[in-house]
Amino acid sequence: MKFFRCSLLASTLLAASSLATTALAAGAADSITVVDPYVRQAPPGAPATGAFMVIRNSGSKEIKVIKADNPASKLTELHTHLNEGGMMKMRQVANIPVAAGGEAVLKPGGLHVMLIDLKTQLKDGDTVPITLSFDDGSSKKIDVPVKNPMAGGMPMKPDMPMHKH
Ligand SMILES: [Cu+2]
Repeated sequence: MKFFRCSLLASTLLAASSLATTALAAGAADSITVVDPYVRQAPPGAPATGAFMVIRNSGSKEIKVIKADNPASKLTELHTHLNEGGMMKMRQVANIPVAAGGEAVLKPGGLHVMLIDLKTQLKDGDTVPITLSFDDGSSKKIDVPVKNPMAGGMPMKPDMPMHKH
């Protein structure tokens, strides 16, 4: 019966250690890193603007962003741009998948978080807290700076013709 007791102990230890692993892995949000996020400053009076960022997944499973929220606009949607017959149009998407060990790039002309019905005018230097929710129920809040696309910080194209008078 000595062997039985040993294996019982071993399986108890195994159960305890897998429990500890589960407790440590609080959710997909732990595998997510958000790089270089910014909200594009909208022109005065514009009702909506976009947030852009790179979302990295260091985990071994695909993670889907299923929702975004922020307090600065009434609605927050996940969007992409599609070329429909030569016209660039925005479409809401159900989720943004981030591959295991990969990244999703949210950039102008592509995927973005859409801030619709802005409650206040967002200006350069403001910060918008955006919460991303993932398909396992976890979420991550990031502080996103507002940037003016016309001001410094956005690289000018080197071949852009200088304005001459
Ligand atoms: Cu949009």
